[in-house]
Amino acid sequence: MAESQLNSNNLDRIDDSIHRPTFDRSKLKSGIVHIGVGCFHRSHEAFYINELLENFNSTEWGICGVGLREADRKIADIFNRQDFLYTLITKHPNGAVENRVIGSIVDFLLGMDDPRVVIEKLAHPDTKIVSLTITEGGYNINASGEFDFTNLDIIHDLENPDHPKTVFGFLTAALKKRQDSNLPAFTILSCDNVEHNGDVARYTLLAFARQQDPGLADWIESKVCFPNSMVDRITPVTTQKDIDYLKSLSLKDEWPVTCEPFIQWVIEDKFSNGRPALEKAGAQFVPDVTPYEKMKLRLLNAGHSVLGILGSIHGHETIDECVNDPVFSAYLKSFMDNEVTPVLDRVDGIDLSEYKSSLIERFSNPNIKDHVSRICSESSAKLPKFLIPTIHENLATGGSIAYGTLILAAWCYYSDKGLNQNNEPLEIIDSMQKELHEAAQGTSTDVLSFLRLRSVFNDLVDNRSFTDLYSKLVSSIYKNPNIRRLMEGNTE
Ligand code: CS2
Repeated sequence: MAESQLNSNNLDRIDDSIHRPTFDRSKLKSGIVHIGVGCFHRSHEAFYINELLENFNSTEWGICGVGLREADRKIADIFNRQDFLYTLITKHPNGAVENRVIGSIVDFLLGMDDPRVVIEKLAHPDTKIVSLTITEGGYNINASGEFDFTNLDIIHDLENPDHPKTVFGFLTAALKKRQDSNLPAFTILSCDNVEHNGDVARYTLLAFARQQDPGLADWIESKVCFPNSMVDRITPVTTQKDIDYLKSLSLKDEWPVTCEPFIQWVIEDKFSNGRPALEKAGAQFVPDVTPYEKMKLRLLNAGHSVLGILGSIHGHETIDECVNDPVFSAYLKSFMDNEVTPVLDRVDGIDLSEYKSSLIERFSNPNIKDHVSRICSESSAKLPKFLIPTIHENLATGGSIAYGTLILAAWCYYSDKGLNQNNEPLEIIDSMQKELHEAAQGTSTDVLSFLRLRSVFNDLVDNRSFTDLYSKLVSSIYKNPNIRRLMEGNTE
């Protein structure tokens, strides 16, 4: 069979094993504008909305994607050729695969070329929710937890409210238009892996808006809802193999997305201007997301980082390789049981032991091939949210910190040398790579040099109980980087 380019005209020609949208996309309004259309948004929110559109009549809740970074041009070009369609390939642990063309994204705009188009879209009466996946670092918060007004793009946006570059500038410009034309505010729904992500979005947007226009800040404060939400689905980076696999089914999709079967979305039910019935598609609405998000970020995301950093130094390539190594899985279990579990609150209806076992099972899915370089990417934004708070909480109560501290010591070695224990180069992706490297490089003359990077570690360096252990572990890794030896407790 001849290969078909994925787009609306060719849907009928696609292999029967690939599920296609059965709803009429031409009738959909974009009730949701989503900023940050990465693979995660495409495997998660866009999937939920697709389920809703497939199974229940709803014309209000199509998604218009928005990209604010140069890097978003690639997806914009591909979406233009594919009518915003893409294939979601769900890979089960037993080798079974489900392929589904997702049709819930119906438009895509770039903010860089003509910001007015994006502002108009956000200010359009049909737009009821603006959801975000702008990454952990995207909230522009410094190590003391305050909005960072020294960021040059923020300075630009405050001076040029009609030509913004950042998400804060776009949101305030659009909300100002809505306020001026007496339109209801939209909901801002953060879908990032940040504890209290809605509260953080609210705090940062209000800090920015207050600086720009105090009257608008008051309006936002009283009208815009910012529900907290916990999101979950492991979504590795798409590889050429995934593209070739669809080609073998005669489908040309230039950027499909792959994911695990598990999916979860827990959301607080507070919306400014209506919401889709996501509960029909499997999402959970709860009064307070706090215990769910803490459990997920401190166990799953931190667990990923534990495996990713130690695995990188050892020379493991993927998360399933790490978790199938008995020394790694034992280490992960001890970290979760001894250091994370004691700091978690009870979650109604969730058995924590089962949750932890299910994580190990999900991590060991051999078909996901989640590369350690993805997990370790932007660790400078992730570890202060996923791991360091657990160390602080244990320091405060006299709990164990040994497992978490080894991760920071190993991260110092990783950032300094850029090599694994076999002297092979590591692929390090971090916007703070240079600063991390410089700080880590000082370790040979000052063992705490890495920790003095206060924009990442804040005041951890001032805690003696922590630095005593950290110094011992760092010295030991530098003497002999065989990481399994240290994971087994041998620090000599
Ligand atoms: C990962 C997450 O970025 C990371 O380090 O832990 O992307 C993780 O796969 C997702 O949060 C799963 O929901």
